[in-house]
Amino acid sequence: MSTLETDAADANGTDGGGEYTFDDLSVVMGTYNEEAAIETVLEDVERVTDGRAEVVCVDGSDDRTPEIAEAHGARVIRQEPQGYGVAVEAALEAASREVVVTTDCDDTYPMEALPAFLAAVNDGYDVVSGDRLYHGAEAMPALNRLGNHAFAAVASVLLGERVHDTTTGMRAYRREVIEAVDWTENTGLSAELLMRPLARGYDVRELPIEYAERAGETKLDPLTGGAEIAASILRVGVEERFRR
Ligand SMILES: Nc1nc2c(ncn2[C@@H]2O[C@H](COP(=O)(O)OP(=O)(O)OP(=O)(O)O)[C@@H](O)[C@H]2O)c(=O)[nH]1
Ligand SMILES: [Mg+2]
Repeated sequence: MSTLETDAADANGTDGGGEYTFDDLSVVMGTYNEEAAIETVLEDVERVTDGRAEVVCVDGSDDRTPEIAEAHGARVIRQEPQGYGVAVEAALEAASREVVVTTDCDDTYPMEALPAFLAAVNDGYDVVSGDRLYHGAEAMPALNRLGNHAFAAVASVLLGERVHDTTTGMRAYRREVIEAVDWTENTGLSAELLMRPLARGYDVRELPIEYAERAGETKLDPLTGGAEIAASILRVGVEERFRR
């Protein structure tokens, strides 16, 4: 993996030696009719972080998702549903803490891993990316799994560096990385959020995570969504090559 050529203590912005804690953490997500999952997801965040993390939901629901989110202390920003990336980008922008973790609001990602993500940021990583495929991702539909392996293979060739899971929804970012890049993708934003920082020399680590079956209905059509992600990976990969 590429290495940012600064001292980790300086790079992590904690004024020389201090470590980030859950008080420095925002957990952000797009939420679109996630009534079946949101309570569990927010309770997990609250339990694992002792209620200390800020939670931001950018919500396009017409069910009770936003009310449930607010009842659990989340900051809810209402937005017409315009796709995954539009929501997640708004959520990243709204986050106020120094370390920002994205997740899906569908109970697929392990909030128990939040301490490990934070620890990796404290170790000096700028981006910590949850790798679902490492443990096999058996809860993932077979077509999605196949697609995700293919996306990772193509992205690896374009980046000249092996990546394993380009479309994961669970990552931690140091705020500076989010602010340093102009994001352009929507359905493919997750891949972009991994690829551009890697191509620009930020210190990126993939962290193996478990992946569970989804609660509630998917918001992504595997074929049209997959085609959009493939196009994003090609566009971002080529753009970043020509930037160098
Ligand atoms: N606000 C908002 N949130 C969205 C929109 N589209 C998707 N989301 C949310 O973004 C997250 C990712 O969507 P998912 O349906 O889980 O997509 P996916 O992970 O590719 O598909 P699954 O494998 O079925 O989970 C979920 O929390 C959705 O509720 C949207 O248009 N607006
Ligand atoms: Mg999901």
